[in-house]
Amino acid sequence: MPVRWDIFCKVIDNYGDIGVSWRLARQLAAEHNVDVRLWLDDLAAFCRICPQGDPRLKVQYHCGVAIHHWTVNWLAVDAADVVIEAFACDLPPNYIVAMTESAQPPLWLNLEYLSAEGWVEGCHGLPSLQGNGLAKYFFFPGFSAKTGGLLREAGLVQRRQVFQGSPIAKAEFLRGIGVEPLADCRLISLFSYENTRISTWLDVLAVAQDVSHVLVPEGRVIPDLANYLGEVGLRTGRVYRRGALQIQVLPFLSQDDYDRLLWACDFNIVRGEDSFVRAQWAARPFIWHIYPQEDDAHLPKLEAFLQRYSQGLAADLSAAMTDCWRRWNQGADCADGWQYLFGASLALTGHAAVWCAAQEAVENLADSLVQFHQNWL
Ligand code: TRH
Repeated sequence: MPVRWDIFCKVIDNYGDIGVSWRLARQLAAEHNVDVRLWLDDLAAFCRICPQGDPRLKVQYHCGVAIHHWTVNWLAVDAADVVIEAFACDLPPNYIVAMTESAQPPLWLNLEYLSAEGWVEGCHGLPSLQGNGLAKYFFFPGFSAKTGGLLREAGLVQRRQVFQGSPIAKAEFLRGIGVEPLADCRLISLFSYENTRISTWLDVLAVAQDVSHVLVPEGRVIPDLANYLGEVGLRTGRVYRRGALQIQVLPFLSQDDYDRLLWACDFNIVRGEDSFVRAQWAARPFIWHIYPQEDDAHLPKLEAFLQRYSQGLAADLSAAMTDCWRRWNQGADCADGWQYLFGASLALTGHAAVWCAAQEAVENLADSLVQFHQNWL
């Protein structure tokens, strides 16, 4: 009988929790011959990243995963063999009782947020004994073999390489999402949080020699763009022009199409957790707008990643890139350094490919979880 996995996910805000949980569930079902139930409290968010979804259904099946609506009125179900609590989302109390009553109590894992900080390696895989006698293990994604690694489906990097090697595939994909870029323009995807100083960056693009076409899936940064353009709102699909700058809002894409967008662009601005990881698999230069936390708790995480990511870059390029990332994240004037970064785009792209290859050598998160379960048995 296939091993049964339950993944529980509460949507706090945005799409990162659901994005990671859905991606993990799909990969487990597709590559590990296991039964996966994904318990979600917010089906509307799910349907945005998986347009085939139906927000009205209690249970639905996509990509080999059973998606259950996790409502406050919890109906008793048997516990699975492996239980993942995504991002400390607190399991339904009755489900925890079912876990303790199982003939063979399940492996209970708390899947943590991604961080490049060094302490993660020391905490990855540690158990915490619960009052009911069960152990809950902390499972940390990360950037080294001492962590659980990153989510990466089988063949992802190869598919990306084929796509990037095919101008036809790229043009067809872009046409399919309503984008007709000018020849030789710089394509930039923009998926960030609010940034009231984004105008300083847009000004740089507007007066640059090369045309930049900025592609913006619907999201939180749009009011700042509308403000810059002097518009009340921005119409999806329409191209807004300011000098050498073109801004185009795209409909929110499926997760797989969003990957292709990242692959198709010369530069990506990403945020949170999942798009941040996908930008790394895209092997293109990027800026990470980290999820802002109270008391600037996110800034050490940004620095920890920058420290890892900038290794191997020439000192001046590393300094320029670091400065741009910090400015973007601190809501500072973003004008400085961009001409330099764009001028160094070949070196940055090469670096992104080297980083991607190094991460590819680390076991991916889904495989690590399966391995952890096998070792635990
Ligand atoms: O949406 P986010 O800001 O999510 C955040 C972070 O995960 C953060 O760590 C967490 O604490 C907070 O939520 C609650 O950014 P993220 O992580 O990149 O998730 C976005 C998801 O949406 C990702 O799976 C990619 C997907 N996506 C699409 O499917 N289509 C799109 O068009 C776009 C832009 C994104």
